[in-house]
Amino acid sequence: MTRVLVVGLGALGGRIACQLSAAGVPVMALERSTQGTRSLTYVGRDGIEIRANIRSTSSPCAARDFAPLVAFVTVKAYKTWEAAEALSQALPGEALAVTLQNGLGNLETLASVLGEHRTAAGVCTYGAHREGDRIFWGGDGQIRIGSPWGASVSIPIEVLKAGGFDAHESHDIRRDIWTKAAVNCCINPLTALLRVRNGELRSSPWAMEIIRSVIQETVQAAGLQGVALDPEEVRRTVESVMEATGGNRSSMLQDVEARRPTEIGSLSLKVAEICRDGGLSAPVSAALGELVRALEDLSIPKG
Ligand code: KPL
Repeated sequence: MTRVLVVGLGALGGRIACQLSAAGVPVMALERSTQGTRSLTYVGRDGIEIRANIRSTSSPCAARDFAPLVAFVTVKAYKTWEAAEALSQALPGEALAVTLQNGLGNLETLASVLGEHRTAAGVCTYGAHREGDRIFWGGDGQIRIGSPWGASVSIPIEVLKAGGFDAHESHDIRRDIWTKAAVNCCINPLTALLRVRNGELRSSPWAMEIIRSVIQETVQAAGLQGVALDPEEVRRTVESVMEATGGNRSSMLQDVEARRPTEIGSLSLKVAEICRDGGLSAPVSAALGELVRALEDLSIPKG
């Protein structure tokens, strides 16, 4: 059975760890602080609970002794460097690191530390939120995994399928990453600023107008990076994710409510930066990014 390392046990990492463990997949978690064994409970859509005891370590050497063949990276985007450094010690040479994170640039960061042949990316539209050691269903979706450098992704796909996830190979992972980033640039800052659930955005024409501009700006930024997106297709994807995860609080809203830093630097602010560097402007993304930064300044305790 493929041994799996889950890097970060937030809402998504916890959900993956619980579902894989319930399917009999050997799972270990690599976290910042040593935990011993983590007893987590995943509460599914139907209220059915999965309880899992996940071995957890902060030591890359202990993780290496576990001999994982796949590592799913689920830490926040601003911790990707730290995760990559830990994985450079924790992963045996033949193992693959798969980023399932939100945001732009995570795959490149992992590849710069681990090498292109050992990294892949997955885009994930599953929702979940975590309260203490309980993780709650927040919407079902899909996970599409691929590597722009041709690394084989059949093992992570099979493992995720064994855990009950709808996992597929992506034949254009850069395009999928940009489409997912567009979804997050539309939904996450607005839900965090307005303090609403994903589906509630649809009932405000003002919010939907902002979303139209964000889509345009993200499509423009993707184009500057050599990825051609169709704005109409992106709009349909954004709307379908808003519907499928309608009752979910976005990860950014959860971060703001918990007074944690957000991933805005890898989303709206990244889009604004790419556009600026390419001689274009992305005023709506820039403003959303600055508002979320201001919210962080005002809510995160200093020191
Ligand atoms: O990825 C998400 C997030 O919250 O970060 C979505 C798909 C929008 C689900 O909430």
